[in-house]
Order: sequence, then structure tokens, then C-alpha cells
Amino acid sequence: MLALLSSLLLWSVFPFCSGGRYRRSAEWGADLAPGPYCASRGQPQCCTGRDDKCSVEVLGSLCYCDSFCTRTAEDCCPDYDVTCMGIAPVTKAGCRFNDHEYKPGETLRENCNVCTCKLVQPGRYDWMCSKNTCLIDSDRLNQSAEVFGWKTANYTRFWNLTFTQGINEHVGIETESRAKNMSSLHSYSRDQLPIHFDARINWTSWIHPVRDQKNCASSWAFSTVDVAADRLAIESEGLLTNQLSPQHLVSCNTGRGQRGCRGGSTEKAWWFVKRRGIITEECYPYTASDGECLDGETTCPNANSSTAKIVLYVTPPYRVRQDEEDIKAEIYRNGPVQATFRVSSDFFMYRSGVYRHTGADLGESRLSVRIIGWGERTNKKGKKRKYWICLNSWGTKWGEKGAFRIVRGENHLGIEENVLAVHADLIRSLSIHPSDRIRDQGLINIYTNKQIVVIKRPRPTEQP
Ligand SMILES: *[C@@H]1O[C@H](CO)[C@@H](O)[C@H](O)[C@H]1NC(C)=O
Ligand SMILES: *[C@@H]1O[C@H](CO)[C@@H](O)[C@H](O)[C@H]1NC(C)=O
Ligand SMILES: *[C@@H]1O[C@H](CO)[C@@H](O)[C@H](O)[C@H]1NC(C)=O
Ligand SMILES: *[C@@H]1O[C@H](CO)[C@@H](O)[C@H](O)[C@H]1NC(C)=O
Ligand SMILES: *[C@@H]1O[C@H](CO)[C@@H](O)[C@H](O)[C@H]1NC(C)=O
Ligand SMILES: CC(=O)N[C@H]1CO[C@H](CO)[C@@H](O)[C@@H]1O
Repeated sequence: MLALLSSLLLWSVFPFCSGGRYRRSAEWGADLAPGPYCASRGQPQCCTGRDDKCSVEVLGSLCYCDSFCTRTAEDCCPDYDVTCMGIAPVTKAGCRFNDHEYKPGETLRENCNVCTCKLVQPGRYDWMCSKNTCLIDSDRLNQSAEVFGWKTANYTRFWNLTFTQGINEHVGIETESRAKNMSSLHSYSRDQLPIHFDARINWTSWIHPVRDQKNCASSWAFSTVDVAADRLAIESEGLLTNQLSPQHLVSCNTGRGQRGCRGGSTEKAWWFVKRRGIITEECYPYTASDGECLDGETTCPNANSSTAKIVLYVTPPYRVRQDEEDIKAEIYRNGPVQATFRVSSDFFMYRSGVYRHTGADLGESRLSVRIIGWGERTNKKGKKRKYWICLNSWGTKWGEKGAFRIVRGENHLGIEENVLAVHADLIRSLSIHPSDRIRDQGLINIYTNKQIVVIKRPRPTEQP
């Protein structure tokens, strides 16, 4: 009404003007940038009467902020009414998405981000979204395996989680580990090792299967008990093959900075297993939650456990030198080792191939895994890619049936700088193991004599 009034008023002041401005034929479309236009001009933003210089460039043409523009109402800038006449915008309040109308304040979820319909300009509503890094990056799902060397997948369990949630719920090592300060073994003889090695092929069922830590940052506990279990099986030559309990560590290895489902240190976990021993999965099943420590004297926390409480022990942990050949030799002789590396948001999308971090967000947190072997492969251009074969604890639906391969020989994301291992402490483990089984194996005399001779797998001779 006011606009009409003023235009009539101006009409009387400038009864007729010929030539000059041509009438814009195009209407401002919905895709027009929100401006500001008149509001972006220096003073005066708006001009009275006809003033052809009182204009702003828009879509390669000009729009006007002089009151003359209302004569045709066709060449006024989009924000003329709001800026120059103080008229509230007439735009319909709301946003659209997939042919649906949303009211101001309504939200919708876009992967791991939340978008809210908000007034972004006088007269213009639009979606304002949070800007989290998501675990599944929709734009990268179709990345070329040729270029990156590995394939991605959209995992339902990771869809719509932020990188921070991924770290907090699925990883599990604090930034800095004291393991780095441990002295390391060295002077392995430089034997000729095979080009490919996979402990699962060499030791078959003595290498324990991939498990799922679920929504609990307990990779530190899984990698520890699974490396311990593998080595107990290998060094006892199949006598002690029990699956061991990560819950025992999550619930009982607390204090001293160990935080259960919120992360822990592998080095502290190893010392716990050395001192207190570790009980079996059957006896203390995994619950993926902190829980109070139920490690009783003789009974299992699982009242239905089919076996008695068995406690197994290891020697103190040792560190393998940050050297590709040493790590290979250690795995080849003694079995899987434990490694930790920095986790990037793209790692969650890994499906297959040789993983290399590709510029996605890189946090400070580390994931702990078992390295069980190595290999190399040549791509179409003839370039050799050396890799480690690792077992993760995100279930068998993730990656290559729960395993993944990662670049070897360049300490990629720190994978080679924190390699830990232990030996089985067979004397302590067997003296507590139910003796029936031991008697069956003809071992009872041996353990009472405190000599392990039947269990004959030789220890490496190159101790430090
Ligand atoms: C990704 O690939 C799938 C299947 O090949 C296809 O349906 C989809 O449209 C692609 N997405 C993008 C963003 O290219
Ligand atoms: C990923 O998977 C989730 C759940 O299965 C699905 O809702 C989503 O649309 C998928 N995202 C892409 C980009 O394919
Ligand atoms: C994440 O996506 C799943 C299915 O894609 C859905 O059921 C769930 O509600 C979503 N989570 C949140 C927090 O919106
Ligand atoms: C490792 O050793 C360095 C130098 O001796 C020391 O500054 C650092 O605090 C140690 N780190 C840990 C985690 O003990
Ligand atoms: C033990 O088994 C019984 C019967 O199968 C079951 O009802 C009970 O919940 C189980 N208890 C535990 C602690 O798992
Ligand atoms: C079945 C098999 O391949 N066993 C080999 C596993 O590796 C050791 C050396 O680490 C060999 O001695 C075995 O023959």
C-alpha cells in the first residue's frame, strides 16, 4: 500500500520520462543469489526520484534502488521493498527439501549433520546445517580404487555418525603411548623371509578370529587379549587355544588412566595380563560396556560357563624395533603382534585394497590392531605396493572379512612405531590350567617338575 502510494506520488513529480532504462523482462528467479543488493550500496542505499546511477549489478544486468523503479516494479532490486520501503518481506516463510515444505525452525538430518530451516536474509529462508566431518563421506563412496588403491563402502553402523563419535565409540587408544619409550628388541638375523606371509594360513585355527568391539572404544583390550591368545596357542603348540576375555580388561584394568569403553593404553593392559593373568571369554563374556569388575576368586562371572575359571599368563611386553624387517621376522617366528596407528575419518569407509590415508580428517586417537602378516601387489602401472595384513575388531562385515591391508615400510600413520608383543608364560598358565587336559597330553609330570620340554617350540635366541 505504501509502495503504491509513493509510486503515485512520484508519478506526479515525474510525469513522464522517456528512454534510458529498459524494462527488465526476466523476473528474479528462485535461484537468485540472496543479495544484499540495495543494502550493499554505500550511502545512500536508496535514492529518491529517478537516479540511474542508483543501481547494483545483478545477473549481468542492473537493478535499481531509486524510487523510480517502482513505476514499473520490474527493475527494482530484489531487496528494494525491504531495504528502501521498510516493508516486511512477502516471501512464504519456509524451506523445501525433496518436494516437501518445512516450516521455520524445522530440522532434517543430512548424514551426520542437522539442518535447520532459518531466516537467512530478510525475506529468505534456507537450510543452515552443522558442518561435522561424517564417517561416511557420500562424495567419496564412489572414489576410484585405481587412484586410491582401496575401495570404500557405506556401512550402516557408521552412517550418520560424526568423526568424533566414531573415535569415541569405535577406537580406543589415547594419543600418546608410553610404549614408544620402551626399549626394543633388535638384532634379528636377516633371514630370507617369504614375500607373502599370513599367520592364518601358517597357524590356521591358532590365530583367533576377528571379533566386534561394538559401541565401545576397547580396541586396546581386544588387540591385547587376541595377541595373547594367538601366542599362547602357538607357543603351547595348540594346548591352550582358549579365546580370552577383553571384558576382563575393560572392567578390571581400571584406574591409572585406563578408561574402559572410553579408551586405554595397551602397555598398561599387557602389564595387567602379566601380573593378574587373563581369563577366558567363556568365563567372562564381552558386554561392550564398562561394568563393575566381576573377577572373583574361583568362579566365573558367567554362571553358565561350561569351563572352570582358567587364568592364562604372559611375560612382560617387549617392543619390536621400528623396522619393517624386524617386525616381519617377529611375526614369522613368534606370531601376531600388536600395533597402533592414527585413525582418519576415511578409514571407517574401508572395504578392500591397500589402505593409505588420503587427506581426510586425521585425529590424534589411535586404533589398536593385530598385524598377522604381509605381502605386496603390483598395480596396472607396474608400481609395487607393500602392505601389512591386519585384523581389526569391528566385526567380519567390515573391510576384508574383518581384516584390512595397510601400506608397509613407511610407518604409515605410525603403524610401525608402536609394535608390541609378549611370550606365553607357559609355566604359570599350565599350573592353573585344569589338569585333566594336561594329563591327557602327558604333560602333568613336566609341569610339576617346572620344566617345559614337551612344549618344545623354541624361544627366539636373539633376546636383547
Ligand atoms: C555411485 O555409484 C553408484 C553405483 O555405481 C550410483 O548408483 C551412484 O549414483 C553413484 N553416485 C555418485 C555420487 O556418483
Ligand atoms: C548409506 O547407508 C544408509 C543406511 O543403510 C542409507 O540410509 C544411506 O542413504 C546410505 N548413503 C549413501 C550415500 O548411499
Ligand atoms: C541414523 O540412521 C539410521 C538409519 O539410516 C536411523 O534409523 C537413525 O535414527 C539415524 N540416527 C539418528 C541419530 O538420526
Ligand atoms: C618418553 O620419554 C620422554 C623422554 O625421556 C619423556 O619426555 C616422555 O614424557 C616419555 N613419555 C611417556 C609417555 O612416558
Ligand atoms: C544361564 O542360562 C539360563 C538358561 O539358559 C538363562 O536363563 C540365564 O539367563 C543364563 N544366565 C547367565 C548369567 O547367562
Ligand atoms: C604350516 C606352516 O606353514 N607352518 C610353518 C609356520 O611357520 C613356521 C616358521 O615361523 C614354520 O616353521 C612352519 O613350518
